Amino acid sequence: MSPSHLIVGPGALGRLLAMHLASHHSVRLLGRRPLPETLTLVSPEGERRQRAIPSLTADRLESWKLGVVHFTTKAYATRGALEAIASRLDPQTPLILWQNGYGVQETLAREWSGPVLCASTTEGAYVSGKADVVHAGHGQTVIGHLAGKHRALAEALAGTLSNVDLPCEAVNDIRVRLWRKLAVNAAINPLAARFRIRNGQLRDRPFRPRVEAIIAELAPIMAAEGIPAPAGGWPGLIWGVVEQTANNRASMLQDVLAERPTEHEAILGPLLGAAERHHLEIPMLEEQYHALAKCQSQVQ
Ligand code: KPL
Repeated sequence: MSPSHLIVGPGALGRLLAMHLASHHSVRLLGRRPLPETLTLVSPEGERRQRAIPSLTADRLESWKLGVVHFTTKAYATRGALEAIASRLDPQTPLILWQNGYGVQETLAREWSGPVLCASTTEGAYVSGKADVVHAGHGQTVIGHLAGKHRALAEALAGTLSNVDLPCEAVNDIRVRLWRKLAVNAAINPLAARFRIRNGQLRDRPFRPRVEAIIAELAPIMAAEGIPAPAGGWPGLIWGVVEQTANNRASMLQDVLAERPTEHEAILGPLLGAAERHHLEIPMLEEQYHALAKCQSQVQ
């Protein structure tokens, strides 16, 4: 019997997963508020597909066995979301963490009794209206355990996702993948959010030298943390993503515009921590962190 999927966090990624998985599997979406009964997915090719996806709130969840739980919540909300439902989950339930940044993955891997896998994706999606999700661009997903364990589970889940048109590969180096994504997010998101610009504007003055300064700070942190540079080097990776996502509003900018908390702690926090451990000077990254923390305290 194929496992059921509980998806906690009905934002863009949660809805995208739900709409795809529901074509072959039993899926439920859990959020703070129930969603409309029928969701609509707009594909990158412009095709509209509707599907009824049962949604529920944490207080309505009965005991959950024989299934996996995906957390597509924001990094800062994930631990609380697990705490709200943990007593109803079989302690061996596999958890799949889809968060940006790095931190909650290690914490929950330590605290949860069952297998904890991490996923990192380049699928592009955004929420449009109460019941719609727009799949803006196809991407690739990788999934794995931080210590390279539970390979069979990672492969089974990668197969499940690939079968529902979300290409996914099981990897043994998910920590490296998460830190590389962290580097990309740290170079793009804070500047885009602070200056309210689309990603592509980072290529122009006055932002370009700031991105370059951030990349120069990131490279030694990554080396000190044992994260190998990608094939084209850090500038190649980061400018490549800026190019591919030139027209995007970075997720942190979307959070600022919607007056939601940003993920600056999850994205910049681990870099500041690593720089301190390895005695590295990182004035540009510190500036981003403090500017975002300040703007956060004004929102609250
Ligand atoms: O992942 C992203 C985000 O917005 O969080 C990037 C790669 C920066 C694309 O916008």
